Amino acid sequence: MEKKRILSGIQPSGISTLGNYVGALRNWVKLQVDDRSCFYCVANMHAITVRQNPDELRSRTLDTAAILLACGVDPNRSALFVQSEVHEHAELSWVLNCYTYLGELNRMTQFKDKSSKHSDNINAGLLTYPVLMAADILLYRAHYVPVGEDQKQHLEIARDIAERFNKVYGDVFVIPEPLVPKVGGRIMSLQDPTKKMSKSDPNPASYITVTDEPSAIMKKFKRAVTDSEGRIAYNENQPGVANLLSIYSTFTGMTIEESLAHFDGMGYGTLKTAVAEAVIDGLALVREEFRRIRDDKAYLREVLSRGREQAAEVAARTIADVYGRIGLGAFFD
Ligand code: AQP
Repeated sequence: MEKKRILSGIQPSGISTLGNYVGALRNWVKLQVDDRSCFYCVANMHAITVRQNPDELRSRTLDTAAILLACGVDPNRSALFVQSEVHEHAELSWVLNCYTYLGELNRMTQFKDKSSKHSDNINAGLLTYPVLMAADILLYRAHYVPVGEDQKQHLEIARDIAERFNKVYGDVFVIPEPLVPKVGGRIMSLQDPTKKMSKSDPNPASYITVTDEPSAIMKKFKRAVTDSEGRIAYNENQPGVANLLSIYSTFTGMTIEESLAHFDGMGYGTLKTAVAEAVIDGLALVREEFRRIRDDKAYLREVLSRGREQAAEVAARTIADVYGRIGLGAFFD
């Protein structure tokens, strides 16, 4: 039987957050089972849609690869690679640009968000980001894409592009499906719980990184914005408390209902401390492993080079097929 393929990526636009971990990375790890073939990339080409310092970007790329390994991505089961090292991503992205409509791209929430945050640099890459993401996915003919809720819209456009292309040229691409966790698909900022937690947020108090020290984690949770209701409940009028409960549930394995019962009659201070403790515990190994792996350059180099080879082999086949179908290749066949 054909193995189901999984593809996902993460930008090295900062150190990965609790949001990235719960929404995506934990699932990347769980999906590494025998009947699946996983491709995971550090999406550094996506990161340059926002200005990056070159040395910092290089270093963050290795940080992110080390974080993925520390979280449990296993290079013997998955191809772990850096996006810019497989040139077919850029090539397929250009092709797919020609099968994507401006109207579709203009509707993307992330484009609107990022344009307002970076009003001095609304570049074309910010607009065509979903096309590069479609290329990332379609290049590996991925069946499933484990992502957080914020990326669902981009997955939909990837499916639309693939269907449009297939309609003209035959069954070239697999139509991918998103895998979004039921709880924790959208972890919110600790300082503004109406906004999602983001690693590039200018306020570090708004996010927990997976490598934060226990004291920093405790401090940030204690300062987390809640409300004046004073009642632990899970509803949209109390987004800060609901966010803390979601985090608690994902780290303890309890359902939201069980967590609510657990905190019945208690105050926000108790909830914050308990969430912080659960997160400190849950991330302890990641933090330790990260330091060890990040310091082992030879190992990182070997893993990423092996991953690049595995990814490039598949990517080369797809791009040859695509070029052949649309008349950009196969001239003498
Ligand atoms: N707050 C979140 N809750 C749940 N999942 C999240 N993801 C991101 N934020 C949350 C998921 O993490 C994966 C990797 O994301 P990304 O780095 O490719 O881009 P992003 O979605 O733009 O994440 P950030 O942290 O907000 O990055 P910046 O600040 O650079 O824009 C994705 O699967 C994403 O859904």
